[in-house]
Amino acid sequence: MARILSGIKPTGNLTLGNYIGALKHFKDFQDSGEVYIFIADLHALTLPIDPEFLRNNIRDLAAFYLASGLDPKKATIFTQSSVPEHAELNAILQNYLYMGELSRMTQFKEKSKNMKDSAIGLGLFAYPVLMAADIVLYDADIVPVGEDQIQHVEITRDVVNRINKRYGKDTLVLPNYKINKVGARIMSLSDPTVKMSKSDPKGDIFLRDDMKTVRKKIMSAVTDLGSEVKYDKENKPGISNLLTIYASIKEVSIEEAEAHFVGYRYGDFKREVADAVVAELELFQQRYQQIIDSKEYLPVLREGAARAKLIASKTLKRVQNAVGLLDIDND
Ligand code: AQP
Repeated sequence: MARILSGIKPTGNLTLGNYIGALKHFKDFQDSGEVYIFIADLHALTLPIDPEFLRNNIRDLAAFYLASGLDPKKATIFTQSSVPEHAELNAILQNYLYMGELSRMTQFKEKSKNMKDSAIGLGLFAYPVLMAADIVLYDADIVPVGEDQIQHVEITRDVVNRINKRYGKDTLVLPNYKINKVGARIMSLSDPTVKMSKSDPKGDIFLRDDMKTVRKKIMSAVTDLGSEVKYDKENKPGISNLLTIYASIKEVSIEEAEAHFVGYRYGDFKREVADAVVAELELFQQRYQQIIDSKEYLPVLREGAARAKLIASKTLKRVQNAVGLLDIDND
């Protein structure tokens, strides 16, 4: 049975991009594989964040996971910081990833481009090391991610190959990323050339927006010249983005979505996209609110941490033994 692992950083209000690119798909794996879904709270510290804001984001994310249909009986849901093995394996793996390759990571370059060197924390630079630890701790075979995270899974593969070559092929499991055919990169509604992102919120739809706001944002989304509803990322990025959102929500292909909108004018097209998004988010928000009010996410996170620890501690021990650390209980 394949083991699947993924996570989201609680850095801000989750966007429709996070929902379509990640959240919506997690539950699809829980019937066919062993699923580990975590809240990447340590990763959320890589840029300055207010403590109360962070704590609320963590609660929200736990509730969003459950509202999206993840079943805690099937999926292990936990916070990264509640399993100390993440930080311990990070301390070992950081010796097998190098400054040159870390400085070439797109996410690092983008997040640090407007920062002075003196303000860039080491955690932001070393982000892929901790992410590699997150993945390999659970012997994950498959990592479902949006497009922007592929590079980080690839560097994880590099470090796994390096370690296995040096210490034996069974030391770590080599992971593969899995990307959605449609919706791996949802763009901003106000500038469809940039990614919809929770820490750079322009043209974002937030998962907690009220339905009136969601509609308004979609109706005023930037469109393109011409009048045909057609998927053409280069010349019609705005329309293509809305088509992608529609296709992802309706779980149809881009071609099917295009066929559906033949002859539509932009205004009517947007109205139908808004209907689709509202229908999906309305239910989702009701479930989210129940979970927040009942605090049912708390026992889920406690139980999840205990289950995650069982696997993580075994992997950590295996790596500690492989690299030559003394096992003081079994020497
Ligand atoms: N716009 C997007 N379209 C499709 N997928 C997306 N993801 C994020 N934005 C989009 C996917 O959501 C998951 C969560 O990733 P993350 O929270 O670890 O960080 P991220 O990828 O950097 O997401 P954000 O929203 O842009 O966060 P910030 O602004 O804090 O950096 C991942 O699977 C990601 O691919």
